[in-house]
Amino acid sequence: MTTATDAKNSFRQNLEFELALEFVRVVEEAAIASAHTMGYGDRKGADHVATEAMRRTMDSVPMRGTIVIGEGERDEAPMLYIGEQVGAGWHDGAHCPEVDIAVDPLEGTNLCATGSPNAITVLAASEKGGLLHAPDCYMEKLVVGPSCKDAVSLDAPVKDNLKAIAKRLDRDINDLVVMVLERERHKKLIDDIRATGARIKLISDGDLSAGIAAAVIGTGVHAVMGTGGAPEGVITAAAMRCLNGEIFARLIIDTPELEQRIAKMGIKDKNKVYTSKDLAPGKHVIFAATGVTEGTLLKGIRFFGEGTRTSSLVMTLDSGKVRFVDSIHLAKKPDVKVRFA
Ligand code: VTB
Repeated sequence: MTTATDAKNSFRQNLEFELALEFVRVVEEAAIASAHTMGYGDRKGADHVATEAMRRTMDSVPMRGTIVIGEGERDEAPMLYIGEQVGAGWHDGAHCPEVDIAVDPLEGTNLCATGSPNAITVLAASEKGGLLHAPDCYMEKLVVGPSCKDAVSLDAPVKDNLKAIAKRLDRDINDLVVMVLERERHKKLIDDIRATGARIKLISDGDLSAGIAAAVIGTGVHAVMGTGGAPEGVITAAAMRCLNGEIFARLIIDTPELEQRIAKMGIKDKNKVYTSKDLAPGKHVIFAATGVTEGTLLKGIRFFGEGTRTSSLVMTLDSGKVRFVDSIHLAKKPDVKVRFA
C-alpha cells in the first residue's frame, strides 16, 4: 500500500526526473545566446543575452520556480532577480514541482567577452529551502574531490592540505595542480602553494567550473583554493553534492550591511565553515551547465551553418545521474544534415 509519505517522496523524486532535462534546455539556450557575442569585448551584453534567454526558456518549464540566487536584488536586476517567480506552473496552475533555483546565467562574463576558456551557463535547483540564500559577497573556498574530502580543512595551513591531498591521490606534492583566481588578494596564498612545490593554474575568472573540474578524476585539477563569489560557492556546492566532492567555505562579512544581511538570514556565527551540505542541503538537487567557450569538461558552442552543437553537464543527486549531453540544434533548412561528431 502506498502511504502519504511514499506518495510525497515519489513526487519529490520526480522533481529530478521531471526537471533535469528541462534545465538542460535552459542552460543550452543561454549558452547559445551568449556564444553569439564571444570575443566582442562586451561582458555586460554577453551576460544580458544569456540572462534573457535563460529567463525566457525557464518560463516554458512546467515548474513553480523561485530564484533564490540570481542577478541581484529586485531593484537592481530586471530579470532573474532574487525572489522572482519563474516557470510555466505559476501561470497554468497545473500540478508541477515547486523548486528553488540558483542561477549564474553566464559564469565568466569576461571569459566570454574575450573568447577565453571555461565560460559556462549554469544553474542549480532543489526543493524549497534546498539552497542557501547566500548574500552576494566574497567567500573563502577550498574545493576537493571525493578522495580528499575528509583529509583537508579550511583552517589548516596550505602546506598541510596539499600534503594530505598528495597522500590521498598517491602522488608527490609537485604533481598536484591547484586552481586559483589570479587576484592581488591571493598573493600570499599563491606564495604558500608555490613554497610546497605544487603547481598552480592561475585563472582570470570562473572558480565554479574550476571546482567542478577538481571533483572529477582525469581533469588534471586537484583542488581550488582562494576567495571568490558566494553565489558561485552555493552552485559549486550543488555540483559537489552530485559528484561526491566537497567545498569548504566561509562567507567574508566585512561591512555593516553584510552583518545586517546575515543577521536577517539567521546566521549567528559569521566565521562558520560551510560544507556542500550546508550550502545546498536539499535532498533533491539538480545541477545543469552548458559550455560557452571551450572548457576542461565541456566543449564550447559550435555554430556550423546547419545548426549549433552544445555540450552540457546535468547531474541529479538523489537519482545519482551525471549526464554529459551533446546536443545538435538543427537550423530550419530543407537540406539540413546531421554529422556524427
Ligand atoms: C568571483 C568568482 C567567479 O568572478 O565571483 C569572480 O567566484 C569575481 O571576483 O567565478 P573579483 O571581484 O575578484 O573580480 C568570477 O570569476 C566569474 O563570475
